[in-house]
Amino acid sequence: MSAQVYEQITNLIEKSQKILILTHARADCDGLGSALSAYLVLKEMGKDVTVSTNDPAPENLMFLPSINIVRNSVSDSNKFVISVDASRVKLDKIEVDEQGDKVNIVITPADGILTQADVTFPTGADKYDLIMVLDTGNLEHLGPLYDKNVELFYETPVINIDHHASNTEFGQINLVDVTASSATEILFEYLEWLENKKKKKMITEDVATLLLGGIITDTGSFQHANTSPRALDTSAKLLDLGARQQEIIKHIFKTKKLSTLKLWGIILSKVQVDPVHRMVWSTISKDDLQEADADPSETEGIIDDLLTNAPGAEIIFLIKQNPDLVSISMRSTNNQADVGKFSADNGGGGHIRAAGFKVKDGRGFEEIVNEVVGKVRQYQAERLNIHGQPIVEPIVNPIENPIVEKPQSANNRPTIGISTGRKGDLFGL
Ligand SMILES: [Mn+2]
Repeated sequence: MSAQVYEQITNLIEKSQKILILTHARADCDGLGSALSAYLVLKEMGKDVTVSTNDPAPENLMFLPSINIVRNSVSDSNKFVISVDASRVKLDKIEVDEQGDKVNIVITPADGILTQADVTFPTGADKYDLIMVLDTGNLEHLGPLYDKNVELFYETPVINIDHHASNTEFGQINLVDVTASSATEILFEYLEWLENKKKKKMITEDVATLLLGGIITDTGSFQHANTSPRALDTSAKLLDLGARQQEIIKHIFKTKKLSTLKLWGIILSKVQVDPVHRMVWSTISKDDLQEADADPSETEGIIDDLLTNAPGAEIIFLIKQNPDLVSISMRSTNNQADVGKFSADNGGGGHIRAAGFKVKDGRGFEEIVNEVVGKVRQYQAERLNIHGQPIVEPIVNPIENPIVEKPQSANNRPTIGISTGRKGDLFGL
């Protein structure tokens, strides 16, 4: 089946000259890695390629090859265009008349008179022959970049390459594989096929580095459940092709800003555990961000650290206050606790074990936190068939008051135990 889709993608690329590559807002290493590797390959094929994503890349991804070509709008140039309709009045000459700080563009018609109605200032999107959207479950996830250019998506064929379970198949061609660890894993398999078909090397060391970056980050360094034999096999092939794994690890996992460490400290000090409902969560408010002098993107990664260090918990989530909304990132440790479905039911989406959703922040953060925690607890109560009052055990300061491993409960259900012997050991911080 894939080969047929591969053929369709290849045909469409070959027919197109001007190609726009997009990935989701607040792009991560898989989004940018897949977009930039596609960029490098298409450019090598002689295409005119623009890569755009709504937000500037986070600092720790500035090492990615070709990151500097990424734009934050769908325009492919910084030119300002003044357009004159010459269908009615023939033009004779166009002059530029500089007067101090002012520049007049003087257009003289051959006959007749030009009016304001003949002049327009076309802005926004350029014409593209093809749009490729990578690592993006639906077009809304492109953020304001999509809202501002909706018509572009009606006029232009879209190829959708993604691995999110919630993908809405919005493309004319959809290469969606929810069993893939990352978008770059899917793209690698296509590029491998393409190399074979064209009898031409396309996966250079830079392309391999970008592709491996997506797999490493989306699997949490091969720690998440999506670390399949296929993801490992693909990674081995990419290393063989010259992917610079140490460079990825160094920039993404071993370099943390002081503000990030401060922020993590704040989040960890607010971790709460409900052992009965097997859930662990923490919150991060605007004030916390300010206190740590941190950017909201700096919370990325902490949910995965919570996950790997909260044995017994089934659902781990982080509630984060952003400028206008509250975002909830969720992780699950088994396929029965389906945070993908839970998030979808709350207007978000994702995978069974990694998902998220957003809530409008009009009511005050505390209230939203209580509501979200209540919903997760209810979901778990129904799943686990728990009746009666929840037992909540807030950890005021986990470093000073470590939770000690608890004995098994009466009905032999394992309870959560986060044990930490030494100060600062919790969650591997
Ligand atoms: Mn991804």
